[in-house]
Amino acid sequence: MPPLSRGALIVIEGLDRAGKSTQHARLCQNLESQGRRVKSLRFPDRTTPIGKSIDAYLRGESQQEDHVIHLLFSANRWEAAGQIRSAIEEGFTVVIDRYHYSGIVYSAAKDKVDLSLKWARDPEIGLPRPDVCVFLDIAPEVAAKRGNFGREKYETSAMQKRVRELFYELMGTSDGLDIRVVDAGRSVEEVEQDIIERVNDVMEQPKMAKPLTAIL
Ligand code: NYM
Ligand code: MG
Repeated sequence: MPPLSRGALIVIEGLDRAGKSTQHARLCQNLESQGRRVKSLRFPDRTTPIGKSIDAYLRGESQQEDHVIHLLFSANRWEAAGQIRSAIEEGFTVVIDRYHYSGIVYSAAKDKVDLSLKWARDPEIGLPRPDVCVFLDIAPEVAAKRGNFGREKYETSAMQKRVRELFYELMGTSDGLDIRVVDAGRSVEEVEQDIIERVNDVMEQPKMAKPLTAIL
């Protein structure tokens, strides 16, 4: 494997209960065992002051206007953007559990006329652009049968169904160029194997010799 001049920016996405947390952890381990230095992040980052407001909203402990919560989710990425860029430049591979893709589709899934995919995407312009996003695809009915479903805001079957439709709509736009769909309805090991193959494939691409770009 040729040494990379910079680290890669990798995102894992999917519906709630698609297996993101498990696969995110395994991917980090697999990349480390390839000898890479890895930084693991997740959004929302519930530890910052903005993240704490998001956490309270998701748990139903506070109310937020739909546009306001959208902008808080985006701000929660912006507060980490500088740290992500520097880590990548220092050679760390940054692996993130959810990113602007979730940001766009969960808000747009509320189906308000004044909260379109485009409106939802605009605040994300300028953030570090992922080299690859692996979308763990699962039928909402299968996800709903997995543990703990239904605890937080957005964890309803109507919402998850709409979120999945919008993920597919997003794949037809420029964001789709970076997305690889993986069938998450299989065993943990099968999904894990598929993810590492796709990620390794991207890390061999010529774009890895160039600086990280921005979401445009
Ligand atoms: N979510 C996550 C959003 O609505 N917008 C965002 O920008 C992000 C990053 O938060 N249902 C939603 C998706 C999830 C919820 O995330 C919490 P997680 O990964 O389930 O803790
Ligand atoms: Mg969740």
